[in-house]
Amino acid sequence: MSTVRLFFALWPSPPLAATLAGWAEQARPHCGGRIMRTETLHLTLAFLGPVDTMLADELAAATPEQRLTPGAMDVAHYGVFARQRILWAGPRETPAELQAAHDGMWQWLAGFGLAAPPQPFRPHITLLRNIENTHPPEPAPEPLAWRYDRMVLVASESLTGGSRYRVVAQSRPQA
Ligand code: 2AM
Repeated sequence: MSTVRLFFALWPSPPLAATLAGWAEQARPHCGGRIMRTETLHLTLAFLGPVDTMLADELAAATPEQRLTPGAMDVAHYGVFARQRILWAGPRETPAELQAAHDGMWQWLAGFGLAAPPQPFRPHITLLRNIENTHPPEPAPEPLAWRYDRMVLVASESLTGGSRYRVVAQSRPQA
């Protein structure tokens, strides 16, 4: 069976991604680790993992018909996943409308036979991997307001030294 590794994400605009790259640069002297490339910065809404290519095609065809309820969040916080040695940026608390978008997304995905992971949704943008210091730097930079109105379906290919992401579809913004 041939598979493709997929996830749905919010993708920042180039200026927002550039600001987030500044957050990564600011944290790196404190945390060490490997900085993520600016053009790959994103917030995962739903990680699907390896999916059969036929199902991947169905999802790519269905995504443009989907609508994500537009919302906004304040990216105001550095966090750490110590076990994965990741430093991330994200909202301090998960906004209710983003949680609802995540939950609605998994309800829709259930129609494709896909099940949500058991662990709670923790919205984050990975900035550094393989960090040496697992205490996040304080304080975080000025909060960023991120307004979103669509999600993208992304295929991830593993390469030596990282991943290559390919946007295969995006949802229709609200009229
Ligand atoms: P990460 O940045 O915290 O590693 C592509 O790999 C995207 O999917 C990344 O945002 C990654 O999150 C996320 N991802 C990878 N494996 C995952 C998993 N098992 N559960 C949830 N998200 C995952």
